Parts: sequence; C-alpha cells; structure tokens
Amino acid sequence: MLTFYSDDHRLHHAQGEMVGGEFKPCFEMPARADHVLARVRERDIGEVLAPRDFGLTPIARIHTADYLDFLQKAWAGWAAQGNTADFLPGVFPARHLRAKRPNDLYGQYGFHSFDCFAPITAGTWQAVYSSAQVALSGQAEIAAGAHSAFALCRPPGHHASADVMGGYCYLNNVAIVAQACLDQGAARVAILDVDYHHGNGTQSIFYDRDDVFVANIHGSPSFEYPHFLGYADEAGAGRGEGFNLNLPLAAGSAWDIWGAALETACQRIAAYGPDVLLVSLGVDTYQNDPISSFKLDSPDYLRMGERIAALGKPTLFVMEGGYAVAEIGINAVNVLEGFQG
Ligand code: SP5
Ligand code: ZN
Repeated sequence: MLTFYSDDHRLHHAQGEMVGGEFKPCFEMPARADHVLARVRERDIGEVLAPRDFGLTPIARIHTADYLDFLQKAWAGWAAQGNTADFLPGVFPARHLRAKRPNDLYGQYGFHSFDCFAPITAGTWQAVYSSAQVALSGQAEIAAGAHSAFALCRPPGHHASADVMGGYCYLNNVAIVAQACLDQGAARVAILDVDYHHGNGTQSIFYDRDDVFVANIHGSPSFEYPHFLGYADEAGAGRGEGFNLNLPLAAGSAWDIWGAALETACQRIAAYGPDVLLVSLGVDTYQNDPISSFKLDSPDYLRMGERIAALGKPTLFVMEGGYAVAEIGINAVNVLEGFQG
C-alpha cells in the first residue's frame, strides 16, 4: 500500500510537557514519525509519496472558523508579546465559569483547549496543516479506488474536537477524512480507533450523526487520560444514537482482552456496512509504551491488521499515538503487514 508522509511534521517539536510535576521532554516527538517511515521503507510495503495540497476547505468542514483563526495566528501573536518559549494555556472554561470566547490570545488558548498537552510553537500550524493534507492525500487514494493506504500523520489528531485542542492533537485528521469521504459521495463511514487513549475529539464531532459510526477501544476514563469521556454508556445522541461504541478496558489488558474487544468492534462495523473504514492507528497499546498500561506485544499488531482486513472494506490507516519510539515503527507497520496478508 502507498504511504503518505510530509517532512513538515518536524516543524512541530515542542520543548516539554508536565510529567510527575516536572517539565520533561515531550513524548510526542519528531523521532516517532522518523521511526515509522524508516520501518515502512525497511519492510518495503509500498511507495512513500508527499501529500497534495487540498487547502483549508476540507479542514473547515470539521473545525470552526474561530478555532482555525486562533491556530493560524497564535504563534505570531505570542511572539509579538516578546515570548520565545512555547505557548501553553493555563486557564480553561471549566464548570461554573462562562464559556465566552475572550479577546486576548491567552484567554482564547484556554477557550480552545482542554489540557496543557497541545503546545503551540513557531512551526505548529504548518506541521498540523501538512498532517491533515497527508490524511487527505490518503483519502484521495482510497477515493480513486485503492483498497488501502497509510497516512503517516504527525501531529496526531483524535483528541481534537471541532474547536478544542489537547492531548498532542490540533486538527482531527481522521474526522477531516471521514467528512471528505461523505462529501465525495460515501453514504456511511466507519472509524475504528485503536489508540490506547479514547478518541474524545472524534467521538464528539460525530456523536449526533448516523453517517459516521465511531468505535473506540481504550483504557477506561475511570483511570486513564483523557479522563472525561469514553465510558461504555456513551452510545450517541439523537440521530447518532447507536452509532458510537466505546469499549473501555482495564489497566494491564493484553491481547486476550484487547482482541476480544476488537472482535466486538469489527462485528458492529460489519453490521453498519460502511463504504469506507478509517483506522485511527495508535500503537500506544504496546507493552513498553512509556505513558500507557496495556500489554500488547509486537506480533499482536499482525493479528490486529488481519482482523481489520477481514472486514473487506477500503481502509485508510491514519497514524495517531505511540510513544515507545524505538518500537513504534515495528508495531505500526505490523498492522499494515497483517492487513496486507
Ligand atoms: C494522541 C495521543 O496518544 N495522545 C495522548 C495524550 C496523553 N497525554 C497526557 C498523558 C498523561 C499520562 N500520564 C503519564 C503517566 C506516566 N507514567
Ligand atoms: Zn494515545
């Protein structure tokens, strides 16, 4: 299968994040994409292509104008105030406050964030814009008739909702692609999110819709990030009732548990009968992932790809998380190789 990739991801390399009360190097670092790309080439799974530029229009089908305006202008405004270090938010319109968008940049950042894990640097906008174009280029390949493609996105996207960033995510690449599929004539799209963390952004974007079925397998929010979405009783609302599936799992879950959840998700996807399947491919379910608790081993990712392939749908894999940097390439490409058989 073809892989889409842009070097622009390197333009986003933030200085750090809070871990255990200390400011530590970001887990979400450029080397992640380098390792995946190296493994794609080592295993020779297919050509690697640069993305085409589809512009802002498909991005604006998912994200609000205010949000995109903030993302594009935030660094310049921050730098104009004399700052040189990364821009991070600190105050959020949580319960008991008023969610009215303020005029100042710092207030706007809190308005458009749910945590402090999405720093803005000089190159962040270009990196996230190109990451979305990578995803859209994979979508175009599927639309043109390919059975599968791999969008090697970085930064990832599944924690970003229509107007709120967080969890290393700014633009929701998989959601942008789902909407592009629908806009080009697909009737139904399924998203299977296998990242260790619940894809809260993707869920929220499609929660009241029946044209995108979203299935998530993840560490339960009862103990894991993002903490405030991803329970099993979140099944969709209105027209979307029954079109969201959450399969939260206990800490320490290994392939026996995880594979059973995948089976459940795949049966629901098959029953939905999508025209296209999009996989939010996070490999932070790996046993040695530094911020996660699941116990998947590298060969398990081959099984994952095999089960997904058995659905028989045109499938776009969209890279999300995975922080065991040395093994991320092996695990991600194992899914693709398992899929290809
Ligand atoms: C795309 C993606 O995978 N985003 C994940 C964002 C998680 N960020 C916050 C993680 C905080 C977890 N606590 C660290 C525990 C270290 N033992
Ligand atoms: Zn994750």
